Amino acid sequence: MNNDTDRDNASIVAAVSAGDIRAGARLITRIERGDESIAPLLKALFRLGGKAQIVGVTGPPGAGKSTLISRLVAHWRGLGLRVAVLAIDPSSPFTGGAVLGDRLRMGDHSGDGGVFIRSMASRGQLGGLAKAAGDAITVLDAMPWDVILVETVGVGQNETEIMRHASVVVLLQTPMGGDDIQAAKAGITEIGDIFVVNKGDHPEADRTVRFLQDMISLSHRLHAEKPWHPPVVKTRALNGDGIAELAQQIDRCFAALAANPGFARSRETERIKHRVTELLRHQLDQRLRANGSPWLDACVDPVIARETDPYALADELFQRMAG
Ligand SMILES: Nc1nc2c(ncn2[C@@H]2O[C@H](COP(=O)(O)OP(=O)(O)OP(=O)(O)O)[C@@H](O)[C@H]2O)c(=O)[nH]1
Ligand SMILES: [Mg+2]
Repeated sequence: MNNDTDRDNASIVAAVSAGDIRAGARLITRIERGDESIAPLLKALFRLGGKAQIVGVTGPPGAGKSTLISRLVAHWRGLGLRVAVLAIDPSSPFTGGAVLGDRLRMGDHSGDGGVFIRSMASRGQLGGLAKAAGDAITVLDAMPWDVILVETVGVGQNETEIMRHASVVVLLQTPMGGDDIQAAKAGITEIGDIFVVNKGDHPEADRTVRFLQDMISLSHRLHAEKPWHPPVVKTRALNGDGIAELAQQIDRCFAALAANPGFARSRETERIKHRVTELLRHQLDQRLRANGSPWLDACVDPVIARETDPYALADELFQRMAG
């Protein structure tokens, strides 16, 4: 039985790493379902990865992320690159329509074997979505893609976490009126290596570009040692204006990483530390769910009697799990 599983796993790993799209898609479905039995596969696949350029695209709902990604895919396909897109749907399980809409808008590339487009639903697994996204990226990264694009709505903590799996992050904004600019938070330029003002056909677009440039210059002066100064690109994803420039800036950012091994390494270190922390948190969570109740059942009496307290109990359980 175990040998069979090992053989099956080995053939899945071989298929995925050879670029078998269906095998990759099936694994992502298992990740979505929370199938824990794929852990050995993910371990093997991670070791085969690290070659693709992972680009995160985030921004407010409706900013034009999917439209922009579709344009980038077309641009890179034109250069003969193989591109995968992972659209992480952060919305509640009730809005499957958004996923379908993405499929339709991105549908231009269906039938092209050099492109893989996949939406991943959250299914309400709060907190688990970033981990699931990381697992899916592990699968895609073991396949022979040149670029992996990850789309997520930039609203909550969860989405920011997902962007930590990317090497280069593109943050989309839409043109802002004066009041929006006044209200914009100082942290608006916190995440993002490249800023995009999409819907460049809007009259406020140029003003928004200048505003973002100012915000970046301000925060950049505080971190003058950084080897990368985030540019702001104006695009019009609907008709493709600015896409070539954006693609060029993405290339430049990867080139800056390649030219500064220290910079690239510190980013990679941060990413891996984050990934390990996320997995650790996940394991602890799983373990508490699976084994927590019996332990707790046996432990609550002294707490009820106030002979001990929940803090001491948590410390004790933590020690037991760590040991
Ligand atoms: N005027 C204008 N509309 C645009 C542009 N780019 C995208 N849109 C429109 O904006 C709407 C949202 O585009 P999407 O690409 O779905 O945006 P999104 O950020 O992926 O949306 P969510 O994934 O739902 O957060 C669509 O109706 C697009 O046609 C643009 O450059 N100009
Ligand atoms: Mg979208």
